[in-house]
Amino acid sequence: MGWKTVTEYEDITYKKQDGIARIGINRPEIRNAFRPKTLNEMYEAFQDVQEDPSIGVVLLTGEGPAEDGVYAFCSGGDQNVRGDGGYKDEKGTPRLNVLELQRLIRFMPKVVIAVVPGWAVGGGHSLHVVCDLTLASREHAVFKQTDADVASFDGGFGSALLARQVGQKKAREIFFLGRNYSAQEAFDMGMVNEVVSHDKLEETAFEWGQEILDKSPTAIRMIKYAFNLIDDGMVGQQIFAGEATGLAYRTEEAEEGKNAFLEKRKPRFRDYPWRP
Ligand code: 1HA
Repeated sequence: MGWKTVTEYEDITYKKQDGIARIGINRPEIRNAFRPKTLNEMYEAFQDVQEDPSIGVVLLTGEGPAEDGVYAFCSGGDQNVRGDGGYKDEKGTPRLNVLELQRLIRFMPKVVIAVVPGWAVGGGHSLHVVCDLTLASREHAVFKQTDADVASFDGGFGSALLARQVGQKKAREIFFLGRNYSAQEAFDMGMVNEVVSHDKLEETAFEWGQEILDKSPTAIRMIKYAFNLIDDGMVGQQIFAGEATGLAYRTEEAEEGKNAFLEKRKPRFRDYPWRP
């Protein structure tokens, strides 16, 4: 495929092509576990996507396979750098910055597709949960929630949103037992949109992205925020309302309000209808 590298990073790949961005976690030797540096790089790439008006869809994936032939989307926090209170960055400061990344994915006005070529485990499982859509490799994808095996817990989107997707009983099973689930099982329980043969995975994700790019950008962002709204409380309301404000600013009525202030006169709002 004709991806063009945007920025060279140490822990991730970041590319773009025809309205779609592709961010790949690139630590296959440890099943694409993330450390704070990985998350900082991902955050920067996602922010670039957010700011780029030519991009409407992001594919989030994991590079691989590793030398032993195993594929991974992400195996969560890198246990090698886990210290008291979080995962230690280069200065030794403990961080849980995956939660900031989750919020960026959740709240960005573009569609984020998790493209799962292999293991999606622990905090990597939660990352796929927070993406808008998930496509999974029929042959290699395995979904597994190991948080309780390593005395960690994503009590936010990773569990609560999961329960919205698969139901309370199934979500509790996933977290309490930490079993392996195939792509097909994940599809059957409602947390995967399509199971795709491994050699067609990226191509299919790209096609889904192109299909979305044919839709109205405003309609897609409004519907994403509408889906989020009920679960995101007052933040969800703030984001949805911000979109309404942005649309309202484009009306003549809003222009009149601004102009009246700048011209130090009373606004002529009586010229505008009280629509039914
Ligand atoms: O829950 C949270 C958070 C919650 C709230 C707020 C922030 C959070 C941030 C993070 C997280 C978490 O992610 S907690 C969960 C952390 N992750 C795990 O518990 C998964 C650990 N890994 C595994 O269970 C397995 O490795 C695997 C199912 C992903 C793959 O198994 P497989 O194919 O049998 O490979 P394996 O031999 O186990 O692993 C290959 C190499 O990768 C091993 O290294 P090696 O022995 O070759 O030196 C293994 O140690 C390494 N590796 C795999 N996963 C990780 C890892 N090294 C560090 N961290 C890992 N997560």
